[in-house]
Amino acid sequence: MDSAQTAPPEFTKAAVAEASKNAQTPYRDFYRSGEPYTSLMQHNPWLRPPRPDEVLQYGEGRYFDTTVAEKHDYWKDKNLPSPTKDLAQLRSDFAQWGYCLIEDGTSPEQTQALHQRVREQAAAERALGIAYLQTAQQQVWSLVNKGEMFVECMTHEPSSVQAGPLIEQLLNEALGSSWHHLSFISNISYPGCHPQGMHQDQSLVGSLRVLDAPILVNTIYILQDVDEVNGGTLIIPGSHRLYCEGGGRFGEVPPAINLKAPAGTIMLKDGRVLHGGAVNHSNDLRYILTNSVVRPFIRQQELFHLTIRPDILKTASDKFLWRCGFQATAARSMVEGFGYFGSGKPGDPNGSTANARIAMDENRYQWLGPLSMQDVESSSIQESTLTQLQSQFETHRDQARSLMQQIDAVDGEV
Ligand SMILES: O=C(O)CCC(=O)C(=O)O
Ligand SMILES: [Fe+2]
Repeated sequence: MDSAQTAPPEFTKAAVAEASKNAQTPYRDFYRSGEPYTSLMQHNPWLRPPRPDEVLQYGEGRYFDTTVAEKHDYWKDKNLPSPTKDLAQLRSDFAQWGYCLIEDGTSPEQTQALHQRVREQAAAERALGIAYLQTAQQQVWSLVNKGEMFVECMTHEPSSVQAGPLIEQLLNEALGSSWHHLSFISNISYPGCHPQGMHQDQSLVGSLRVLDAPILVNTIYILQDVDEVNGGTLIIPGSHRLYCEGGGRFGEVPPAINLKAPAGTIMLKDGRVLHGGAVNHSNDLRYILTNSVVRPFIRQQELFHLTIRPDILKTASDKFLWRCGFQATAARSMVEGFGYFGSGKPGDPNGSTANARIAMDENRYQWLGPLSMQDVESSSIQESTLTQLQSQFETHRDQARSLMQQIDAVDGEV
């Protein structure tokens, strides 16, 4: 049927365009506002990021022209976080300043192993010409596939990250225990690189005002001593609160510092804190790992459902699969409806979508398409993967079957 000919005239493209001229569009205006960065740049012109072709200027008070807290006039007496193993102190630093520093989060051997693995990977990606680079840094994506130790970091195994249990506790407190991984990458600042623009890692919410709590926490593995010379991350301590206090607008913000911390420190950072990659004034590359985790309704930066190597997926632990988003509920991540009965908890067979991905990897996934009552007579429908997943993994289906029969009786012949 040609709907263009039969549809009411108000629905034509021309009529819709005409009726949209000079319309009141409060939501569109809100989404296009560019907040929180519009107010931030308006009230703090020194935060303007350099253009890619710009020669960096010093002595003008720009945000990247800074130093570590202990040498900074504004910050030196402010009692900012320093590396500690004390959970109460970490918890309070995180709430007050938006970040905390876990001392010896990785042991010297663990730090060395992570550093070495990521250096080798990054060098090989550059040599192959497949590296992802910007004026600010090289980024190595999908660490999940690039070494067993990274998988272990994602489930906080003490064998790869000795502070794992403590990190898990703080993440659970900040985000609720159902958080999942957004991404796990390496950020490599190279000599002479530009700074990143100052940003919130949870910028994915755009201008929406998520003020009460973070929806993202970044776990930053510091693999070398960092400071103002080799590009210790730029950070504006306490800026997570400024945005809240302004009701979702920034006013004037305090100056940025460079992070100073020894190798092996792990920084947990609230997704609302203003920060960015710094200039690297040294002759060496500066490596960190950044593992952002988020509330589970958020679409992942790295699409783990498609990214994870089949061999890793097949042998993965329940905890790993859960954290990578392979536990569906009726609210998220269902495959053809499978997952509708999922609790969202680790190991719940009702919500485990890894089995669907494995069937796809093995080229045996059969999708359901349009159905008619004739299909019900044929046996081919029993071959659909959904049917198999339901019979193997759903524990609620028998109950649902009797309800289906009751409804069939009402609907009659189709
Ligand atoms: O490289 C750094 O120090 C920070 C990187 C960062 O903030 C980012 O890539 O989001
Ligand atoms: Fe960031």
